[in-house]
Amino acid sequence: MTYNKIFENKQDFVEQYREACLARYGTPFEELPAQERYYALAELIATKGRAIFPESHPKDAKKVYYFSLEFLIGPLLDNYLINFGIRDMVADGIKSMGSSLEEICRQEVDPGLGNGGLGRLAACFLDSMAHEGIAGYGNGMRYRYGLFRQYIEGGRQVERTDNWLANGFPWETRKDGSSVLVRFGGQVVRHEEDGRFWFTQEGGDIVRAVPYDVPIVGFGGNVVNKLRLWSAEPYTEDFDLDAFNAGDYARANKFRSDVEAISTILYPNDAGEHGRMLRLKQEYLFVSAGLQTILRTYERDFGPDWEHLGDHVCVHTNDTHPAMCGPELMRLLVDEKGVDFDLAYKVAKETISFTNHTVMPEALEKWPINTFRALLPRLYMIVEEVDRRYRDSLANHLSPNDGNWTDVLSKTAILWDGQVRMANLSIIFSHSVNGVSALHTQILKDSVFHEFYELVPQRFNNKTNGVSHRRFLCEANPPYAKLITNAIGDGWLNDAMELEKLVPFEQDASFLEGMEAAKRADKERLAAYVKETSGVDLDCNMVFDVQVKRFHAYKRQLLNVFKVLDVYNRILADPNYSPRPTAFIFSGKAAQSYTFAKEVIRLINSVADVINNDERVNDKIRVAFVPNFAVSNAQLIYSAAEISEQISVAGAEASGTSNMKLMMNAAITLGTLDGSNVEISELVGPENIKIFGLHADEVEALRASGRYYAWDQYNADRDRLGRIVDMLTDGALARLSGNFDSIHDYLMVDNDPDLVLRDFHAYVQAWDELTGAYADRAAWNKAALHNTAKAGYFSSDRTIREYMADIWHI
Ligand code: CR6
Repeated sequence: MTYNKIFENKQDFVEQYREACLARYGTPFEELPAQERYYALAELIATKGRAIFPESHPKDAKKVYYFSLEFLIGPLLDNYLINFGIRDMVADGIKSMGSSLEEICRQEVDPGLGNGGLGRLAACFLDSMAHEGIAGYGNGMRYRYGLFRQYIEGGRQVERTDNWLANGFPWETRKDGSSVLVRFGGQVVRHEEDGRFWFTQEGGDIVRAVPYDVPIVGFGGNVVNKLRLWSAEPYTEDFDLDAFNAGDYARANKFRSDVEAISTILYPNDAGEHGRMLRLKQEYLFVSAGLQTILRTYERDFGPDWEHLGDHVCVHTNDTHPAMCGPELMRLLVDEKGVDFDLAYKVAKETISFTNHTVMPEALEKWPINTFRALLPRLYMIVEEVDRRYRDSLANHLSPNDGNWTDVLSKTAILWDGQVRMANLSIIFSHSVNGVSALHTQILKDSVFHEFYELVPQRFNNKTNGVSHRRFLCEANPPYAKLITNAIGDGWLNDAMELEKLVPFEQDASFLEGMEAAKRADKERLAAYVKETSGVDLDCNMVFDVQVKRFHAYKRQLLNVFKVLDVYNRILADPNYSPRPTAFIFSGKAAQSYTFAKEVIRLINSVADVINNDERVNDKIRVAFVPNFAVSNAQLIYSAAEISEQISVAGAEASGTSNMKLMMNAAITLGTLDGSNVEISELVGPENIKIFGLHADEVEALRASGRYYAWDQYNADRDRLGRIVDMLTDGALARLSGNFDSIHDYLMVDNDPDLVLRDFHAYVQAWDELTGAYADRAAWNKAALHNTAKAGYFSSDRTIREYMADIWHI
């Protein structure tokens, strides 16, 4: 790898850093608090980075714009240093100055501009697009407040505002000159002249969208792309002086607060939150602002050659949140550039592609037609017209006498039942529709989008997710990364498939010992963090068994808790039962409005309270809930994990990506055949993963049969399973904050919708077997190493190369 170096050497760096401290604060490095040392360093790196890259791509390079309402970018300093190839040198330099890079990195904010997997995927894709050298840009929202900060009080999740911009964000650059105007509401006016007619929009509210750019440095430092985040600001200063003078400050500032509300907050739900006007405004704002900018750049480079837009530009829509890209692109082309309607539709479709991320019906966005039309009247006209033409075109595929005509229409039309269906809008306006794992794509074809699949099979394809191995292995796990590099060289940073070169080391006892030592160091680092943040003492001799992800019923954190309680009960009941000592580590947020998920968090904390305070079991099991799961602490957790819990009910998890991050860090997966677990299991082989439970088709068949009864499961095993169900309500876990009636009802009244009780025995047995195998540490380490060796496939570099080849045609 030849790096584009931004400092000559360590000495050069130290000199420039000292100057930067003086220039910014007028105070020498030694006298600055850690936080100011961070800001001075960040400013230095940002300025140096900017200075050497005026323009990274030639004009005619095909551009990809990745539209996403979420970019969970994580802390950036360490990432930039790695990608510029100067992390070790900078760390050395700072050490020679009497401080440490680690401590300076700890000062950085972790911008919570996403909920979970979908937002983090978008960030990994930016990293990989820059690595692959393409002109790939992010287009998203600059939320004033990120996803809430989670605190645990009395076992409960408490949410507090994430004021991430409080001290300023050193990596962003405000670009006033690139602001654009976006209109909401008003009327559509039809004009006619010489038999030609066109439409304009008038009235309504005009909002100024102001972009903030964050540089995305590709590994090697030779390509710098950008993430553009939009902020909503008032277009005119309609400050109400009279109201102000009368002391009514709220009314005086109303013009400003109404507009700024659009970019105030990220909706804290990863399974969709619809019907909210503000959310629709957010979606339109970043779609319209992004597309206006794209057309401006295109016209500058290629003139008004709109017919060929799709040859030079790709607009990729991440889930249905940017679904308005289709009609908005048409509106801009037809109304503002004078392009004919049919051609505009063709161009939009050639330009746009779409990824679906879920099979959960409640997450497929829909808007009431009345809301949509009132807010976006011209866009609605276009949607209506495209929908009408779509219905007509169905006649080419089916005859109205066909039995399934209305069925197909009812599933695929954009407008239905008084609603605008965003998934159908996305599919109709895209040339490519993809799922995010092999199983998920199959489910899209077989059921969720089956009717579309029958109509346009060639439009559907799979792109199995990936993660940035540079962040989630190299940056997250320094001791292990170093060991790997010493063994196989550093080529794996550039090409993750080189991790395969680790396979021969599975026979190398000294390598395996080194691996164990690295894992030990990671476990100690995590244990210190857990102690500090949750007060729980973790014993590093225990197996670290980890489930970290959003809280959702289908992900079945509840099943995991049931297992923990079962192990607890067995230790107490049977003096001969001696499980492998294990620390159960949980982390993740629940949407504020998702009561069940929040109850599961309270349950985990109650179980932790009971177990951690029970001296009879303390040397065998411990439970920790790590508060406020975010990219930064995720990196500490993944690296220290030994067991990766991926236990969603089969058919529900589109892909999952923590499964990939954990396997990369040599954790062994304990999972169902769901999402990307299927592909992980194929790659590592059955001896290096523990699979249990019903398969997706069995889940479907069992549900369809109508013959699943939670009470049968309960009655069939009163001693173990039944006992745990009883503990939810009999006071056994109530000490901290009461019983768990609603969880009991979810299982026994709602009939266990996620089949927790059904998979319980298979799961516990799988866990017993897996942890039983830990005694043979050499064999365990060998299997763990095999997981890292096979993880190259799950680098987002591979995923992006597939998008480039099959969808973006680059
Ligand atoms: N919640 C899926 O549920 C997938 C990511 C990224 C999710 C998850 O299985 O790995 O997307 N879906 O593709 C949505 O957010 C809608 C997620 O993060």
